[in-house]
Amino acid sequence: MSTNVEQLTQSAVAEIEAAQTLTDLSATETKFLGRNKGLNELRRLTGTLPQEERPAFGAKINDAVQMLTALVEAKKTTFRAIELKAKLQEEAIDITLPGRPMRSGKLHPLTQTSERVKRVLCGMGFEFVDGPELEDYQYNFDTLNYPEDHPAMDEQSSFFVTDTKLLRTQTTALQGRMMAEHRPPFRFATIGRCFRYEAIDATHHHTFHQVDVFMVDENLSMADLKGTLGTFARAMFGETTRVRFRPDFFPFVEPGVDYAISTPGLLGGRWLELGGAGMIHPNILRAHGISTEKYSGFAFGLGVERIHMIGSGVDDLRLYLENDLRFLKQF
Ligand code: FA5
Repeated sequence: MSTNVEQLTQSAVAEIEAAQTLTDLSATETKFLGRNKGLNELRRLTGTLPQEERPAFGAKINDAVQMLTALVEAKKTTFRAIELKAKLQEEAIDITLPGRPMRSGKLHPLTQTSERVKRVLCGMGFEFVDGPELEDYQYNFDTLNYPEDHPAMDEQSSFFVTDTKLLRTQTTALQGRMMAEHRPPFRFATIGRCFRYEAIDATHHHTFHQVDVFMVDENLSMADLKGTLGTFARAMFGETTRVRFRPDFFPFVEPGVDYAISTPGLLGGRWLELGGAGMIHPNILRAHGISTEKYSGFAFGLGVERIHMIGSGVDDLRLYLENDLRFLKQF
């Protein structure tokens, strides 16, 4: 019987040593040390031995079990260490690899320009108000002193949505809305999308952006308009910027002008047209119950794309609507 214990123990030691994996080892452990298996199976034979041999036999089995258990545990620890090392190697992070660049979004160039325009005009005391893009015919044309069927409306061919609603062709439409609600003195400005039904080319789109600025107070004259425009233009395009007025017609101003800027740093000091301006037509003030004896007003408007194009050298405004990242990334 004793010999059996020794043989079994020897085979167990050999198998434990031969085990290559944790799975092998567990199988060996079950085979020799499991309940009712291997040494424990032998232990059940204790009862068949003569009384005096039983304690020695029991002790021998206990010693063998203890020794084998220790052996298995030691080997398990080794396997676990190897496994952990392999896992760590597999999951290792190569800190010498260059990092992936973080891509951060940016404001669209027209949004950047609009923000600048707002900062400058707010600094000059103008309050920014948003008007609706889907505008009443009345505010887009009638209130702005367009006589019925006047050809000036043809210059701003419109997208009509109903008989009385259209996509605004000019941000000037805000004037009527403000004059209906406010008494002078006031200064307002607005910036936003406009729409015209026209042939698209490098300087015209069906969708573009305008800024409109207007002020009504006592004793305002063309000198105030030119001074205000000059201050605005110098803040936008540089200290050396000069403003030129030339007579032009818009139904909502009298006199009306188109204005251009020139500064040595921009396109060799050429005159660059920016937009329209003038003294608010007395008809408009009167229609809103504002005394033309006491008050006068000026207004000017310009294209946001135009401002950005002048400053950046972009020569085709269609690019602003295409959202091609190769273009947008440059600003
Ligand atoms: C007007 O729209 C007037 N409301 C401006 C004004 C305001 C005059 C206040 C007097 C007093 P005009 O149609 O010229 O004017 O347009 C003004 C600017 O908007 C143009 O100089 C141009 O920069 C821009 N613009 C007009 N149409 C387009 C278009 N189709 N695509 C891109 N920009 C345009």
